[in-house]
Formats: sequence, structure tokens, C-alpha cells
Amino acid sequence: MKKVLIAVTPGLSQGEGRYYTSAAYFDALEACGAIPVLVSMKPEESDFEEVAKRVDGFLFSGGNDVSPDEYGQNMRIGCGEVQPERDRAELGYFRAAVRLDRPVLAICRGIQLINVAAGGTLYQDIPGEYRAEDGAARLLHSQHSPANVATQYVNVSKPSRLYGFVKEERIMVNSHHHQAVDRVGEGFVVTARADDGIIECIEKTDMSFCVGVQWHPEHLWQKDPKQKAIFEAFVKACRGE
Ligand SMILES: [Mn+2]
Repeated sequence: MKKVLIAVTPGLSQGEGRYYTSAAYFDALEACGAIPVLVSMKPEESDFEEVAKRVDGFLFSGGNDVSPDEYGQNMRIGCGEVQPERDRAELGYFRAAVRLDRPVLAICRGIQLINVAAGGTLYQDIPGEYRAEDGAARLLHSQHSPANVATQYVNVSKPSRLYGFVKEERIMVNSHHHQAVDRVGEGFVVTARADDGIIECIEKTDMSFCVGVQWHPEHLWQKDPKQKAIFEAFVKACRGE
């Protein structure tokens, strides 16, 4: 079987000039038969499409907050550290992926990034800005437990790509985020929400595969086949199946 090449976007340290990411993304992709590679966060404009042509898919990883400037807002109290350099690089790669219809899996910061790329907005800080409708209890989206512990329910829409992977309408996930999708970007549909209404999955229906999840399946797949199914489906899409 063909082993696909998947571009993974790294985090970028401010001071030391390091690219870094969690090995868990690599482990999950490799377990599904892919070859993951890290891509530069300082590419030239023409590199975006060059990279998109040569890889079979993109994984947009977790990390710091997207600059509110990218969705036309001031930075409000509660917003965390931003890195304009990383925003520019990931927005460029994502737009190239859209143009060439390369499969995209976007995780945590990734779902926020692709939503902003499509003209959507974010809650800059859930505890400070989000109030659940109809009085639903506010949930802990920045869990204190380790990442391999699932702590919240997510309600999966049916039909959806996500439902096709996990085949359940209510799944347990981990939660390590203080921001979330607010206004949904053009071309995306919401396919999962937490019990307080926070958006946990979006999908771009006009691409062969473009799924953003707010949780971290890369820390759950080893003990939860439903989470592994997300990576399996992504790698399959990268193979063109
Ligand atoms: Mn959550």
C-alpha cells in the first residue's frame, strides 16, 4: 500500500528559534501507514503551493492562539500569546490545500486556524466570553487531567463525516483549549458540540476531506478505536481512496 506523505505544522518557540511538536501526532499518523514530515513556518509565498503539490495532506497541529487581528478583532482580556509568523505560514498552507483539494485534518488550534482562514471568528477566552444558551452548565474546556484522559461528552451530528468515522452520536473526548470557534467560516458546517454548546468539530463540505476537531485525538487513539478511526479516515483520504 502506498505510504502517503503528510505535512505537519510545528509550534514555533519565540525565544530560542525552535520548531517543535508532540510526537503523538507522528505516532498516530505512522500507526495508520503515513509518513509525517514537519514543514517550515517561514516559507516564501511561492512555497505554499509547492509544498501542497508534493505532500498528500496536511495536519494542522495544536498550539498558541491565532492573532485576533486575523479575524478583525482587537486582542481582548483573556487572549493568550500569539505568533503572527505561525499564523501567516499556516494560513498560507491551508489556502494552498484548499486550492489543490489536499486532505486536511486540523486539531485544537488547527480547527480555530482553518475557521479563521474561511472568515470565521473565535471566542478569545471561553471562561471570560462564552455563556451557554438555555442555562446549560459551563464546562471545563481546559482540563487539569492528563491528555490521554477523556473528560467531556461531544454530541456528533448525523449524517456527517465525523459520524461516519466514530459511528456514535455521543463520544467522550479530552479538552485542552480556552478558545473556540464562534462565527463559523464560509463553507464549513458544525458537526459536533459539547453539552454547553461549544463547537467541537467543523467540516468543509466542498473538499474531499477537511475536518477540524477541537479535542486531541492523538492522545486518545491508542485506547479508543473511535479516535483512531479519525486518523485512519484522514490517511485513507490522503491515499485518494
Ligand atoms: Mn472542549
